[in-house]
Amino acid sequence: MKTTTKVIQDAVMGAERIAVITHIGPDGDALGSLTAVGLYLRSLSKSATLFCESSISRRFDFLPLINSVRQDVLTDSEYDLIIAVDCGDAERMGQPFTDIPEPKPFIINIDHHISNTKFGDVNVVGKTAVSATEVLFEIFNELEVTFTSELATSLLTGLVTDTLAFRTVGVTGNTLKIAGALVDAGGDLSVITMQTMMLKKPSTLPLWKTGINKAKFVDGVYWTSISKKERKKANHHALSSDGLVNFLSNLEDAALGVVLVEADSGMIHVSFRCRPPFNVSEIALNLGGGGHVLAAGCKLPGPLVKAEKLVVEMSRDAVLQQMQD
Ligand SMILES: [Mn+2]
Repeated sequence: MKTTTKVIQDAVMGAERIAVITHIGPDGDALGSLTAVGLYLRSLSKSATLFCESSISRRFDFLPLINSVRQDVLTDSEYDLIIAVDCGDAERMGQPFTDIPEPKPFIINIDHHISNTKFGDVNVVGKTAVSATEVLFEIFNELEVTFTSELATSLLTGLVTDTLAFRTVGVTGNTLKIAGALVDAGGDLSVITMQTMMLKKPSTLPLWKTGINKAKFVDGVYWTSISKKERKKANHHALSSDGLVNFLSNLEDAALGVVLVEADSGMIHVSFRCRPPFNVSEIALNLGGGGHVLAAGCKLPGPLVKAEKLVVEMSRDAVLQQMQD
């Protein structure tokens, strides 16, 4: 057994009240990891509370334990262990983490973002893992956890969503072997794919209409922005672009795609996507964000036009630089 796995096992065994926290604006990997850890802790009869600051889309209703996920920490509750999943830095845990009083308890950080800040007391960051659930799969294997159909569905969800259904460059034969083992264990690939990859919210149509109408293209960079007002008009409350950024970066002449979305607070949420040989991780890092080589993001202060100018300048510079490399 790896040293880190032993540390995790000992920490879990020694804990009485465990908080499991995933990131704000959760995706399938975030919620798959969160519920997978919940199932594992439940199998050990441990008291575990699952947290996510954001409200969760109904499309994830197929995940086990999803209805038990809480948004806030009760002020009188005490935790002696925090397990963070799919969080590149501590801030990604949002309010549930902030709400846990100082001094914070022991933190286990399980993730796969190359930009991970190693904020935990023990950090298991799978540098080549396609999802946080792949990291969990390896840990559970070492711990000889039984892969029930529920656990398999949670873990498979992370693999499917973070690889856009096994289509991204990080996917290896090993990824497919893990997926195969999870399908054999009862993970429901067709339900996962339909619920997480294919369904779009009705608000996606007006949101994309606005975004596509405003899209611009210079020096290989396709970008667009959605103001708070436009977002409200489209009845879109989330801060994701519902895949519009992927659409832009998949245009044949795109080096990278960028979408800026203005939050209610006035902060600007920026998503970057690209295809090889380009890299958006560094642009996001330089702007105080993080992520992966082909998919990254950051948050900037408003106003929207100012953030847009900065982001487009940096993106164009990065493309020119990367074309020379
Ligand atoms: Mn992930």
